[in-house]
Amino acid sequence: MTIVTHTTQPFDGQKPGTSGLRKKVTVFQQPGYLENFVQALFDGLEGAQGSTLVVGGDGRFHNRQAVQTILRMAAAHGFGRVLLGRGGILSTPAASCVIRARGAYGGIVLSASHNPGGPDGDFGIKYNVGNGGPAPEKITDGIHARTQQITQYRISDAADIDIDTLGEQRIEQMVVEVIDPVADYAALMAECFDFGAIRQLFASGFRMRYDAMWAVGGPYAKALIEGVLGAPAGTVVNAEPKEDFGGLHPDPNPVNAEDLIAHMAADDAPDFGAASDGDADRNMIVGRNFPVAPSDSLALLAAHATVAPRYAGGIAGIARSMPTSMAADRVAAALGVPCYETPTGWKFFGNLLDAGKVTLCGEESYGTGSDHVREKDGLWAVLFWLNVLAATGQSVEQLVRANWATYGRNYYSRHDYEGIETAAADKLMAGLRAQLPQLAGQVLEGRRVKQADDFGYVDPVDGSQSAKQGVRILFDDGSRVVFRLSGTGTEGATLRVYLERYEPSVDKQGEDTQAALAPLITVARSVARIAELTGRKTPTVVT
Ligand code: G16
Repeated sequence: MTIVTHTTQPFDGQKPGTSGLRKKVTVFQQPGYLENFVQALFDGLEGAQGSTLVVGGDGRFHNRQAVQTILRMAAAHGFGRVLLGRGGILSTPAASCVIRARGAYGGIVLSASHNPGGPDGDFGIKYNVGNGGPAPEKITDGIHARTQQITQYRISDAADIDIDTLGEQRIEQMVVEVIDPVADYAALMAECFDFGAIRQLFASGFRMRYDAMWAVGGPYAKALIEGVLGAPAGTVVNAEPKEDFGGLHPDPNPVNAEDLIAHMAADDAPDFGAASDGDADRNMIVGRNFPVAPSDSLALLAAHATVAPRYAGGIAGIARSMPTSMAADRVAAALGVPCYETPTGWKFFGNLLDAGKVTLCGEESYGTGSDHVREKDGLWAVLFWLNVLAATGQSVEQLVRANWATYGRNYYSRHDYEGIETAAADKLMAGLRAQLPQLAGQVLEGRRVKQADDFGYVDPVDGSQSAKQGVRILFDDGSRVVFRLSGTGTEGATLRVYLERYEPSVDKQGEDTQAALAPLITVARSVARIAELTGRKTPTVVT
C-alpha cells in the first residue's frame, strides 16, 4: 500500500447548497470529481491527524464506490480510525448520533436526501462537524474556495476493503471499523421515549403503516417499531433500501408518498401513518384520512413534549426556519420559551442547540428534530408521535384539532415550480427584490402589506450573518407570502412559494387549505409575475 499524489484540475460548481454538494450521479462519476471535493474538505480540517471520522450514506447508487474512495483518501490524510456503517449505510440522523456518541472529529454523509437515485438520479456528499451537525457556512465556503484552486489530491492505492462484515481492517495506518448502523441510534431512541407505553399501545391493537420508501429508514424502523416496540410484522413497508428507491422519489409528502395517503384514506385505514425520506431525516405524519402539515407537527410535539422522558423537564426553546409556519411560535409563547426564526437549512440550528437555547427544531420541508442529535430525524419524530398517541389516547386528528382550538390554525401550503430555467428564476427573484421598497402600505387582494423585505439572519450565538434568505411579504393580519429558490435541486431552478394565513376562530378552521389561501396564491402569482417569467401557470408540487 502506498499513498499516491495525483494532479488534478478544478471542476466548476462544487459549491455546497442548502445541505451539501448535490449533483447528478454522472457528474460525481467523472474521474477526480469526488476526489477533488474530498481533498478540498480535508485540506481545511485542522488537527484531524489520528482522529476518528464517521462515514456512511443512504445506500443510493454510487454509495459503495464513493465509500471506498473516501476511505482511501482518509487513510492518505492520516485519520486514525473510520467508523463505517455496514454496507456503507448510515441514515443522516444515525451518522449524527454516531459522531456524538463516539466523540468523532466529524463525519461524511453520502446522500442526496429526498432526491431520486439510480444511475440517472442524484448523489450527494455532506460534511458534518464534531457536534454531529452539518458544517456551517464558513466551512462550506472554505471547501468551495479550495475546490476552485485545487491542483492535486492524495489517496492510498490500497484495494477495496470488505464493507459488509462487522469488525476492523486497516488501510495504511488507519483502522476501518465496520459498525452496526442501527445500534447506537436505537439506544438513543430508547433514552428519548417511553418505549413501555408505546409497546402497550401496539399490544392493545393499535395499527400503523410506516412507509420507508425503499430507503435507508427501513432497517431502522423495522428494528425499532417491529423489533423493539412489538408492532406486527408488515407494519413497516417498502423497508429494504434500494439503490434507486424502486424508481420512486423518496420524498415523504402527499404527492410523492401518495400510496401512504391512499392507504390512510381507505375505510380500513390504520390508526397512524408515517413515512421517511431517502436518508431518513424527513418525516410525514398522517392520521386516518388526515395528513398533518409539518409546521403543525412541530407545534404539536412542542405542546406535548413533556410526555417523552427526554423532554419531561420542559423545553428550553424552539427554532423554525423562516418559511415554516408560525404555529410553533404560539406554543412557545404559551410555554414562556423563546422561538427563533432561522434561514432554511438545518445547519442554522446547530449553534442554538449547542448553546442550549432551543430543544426542538422544525421546518416546513418535513423536517423535525431536537437536541438529541444535530440533524433532523424522521424516525425520532414518528416515535415522538407514538409516545404522544400512547400518552393521550387520542387520535392524530383529535390532537391536531385540539391544538388548533387552543392556539389557532395556521393555514399553510408550499407551491413549488420545479425545473424552471435558472435565468428566469433569477430574473423573477430580482424583480421581487426591486419591488420591495414600494410594497409596504399597498393593499393586495384586500390585505394591507405591513412589511416587505429580504430575510437576513444574524446568528445569536456567534454573530455570523446570512443575507438574502428569502423575499417576504408580511400583511397586517399576520398572513405571509415568502419566495425563495431551492438550494437542493440539481436541474435548473426550483421556485418555492410559501403561503400562510392565521385563523384563530375554531368555526373557521375547517376550510380546505388551498381555498383558505386562495387570495394569497393570487397575490403571489401576480406580484412575482410567475406565469409571465417562467411560462408556468400552476406549480408542479403542492404540499
Ligand atoms: C435540506 C435541508 C433543509 C431544507 C431542505 C429544503 O433537507 O437540510 O434544512 O429545508 O433541504 O431546502 P431547499 O428549500 O433549499 O430545497 P434535506 O432533507 O434535503 O437534506
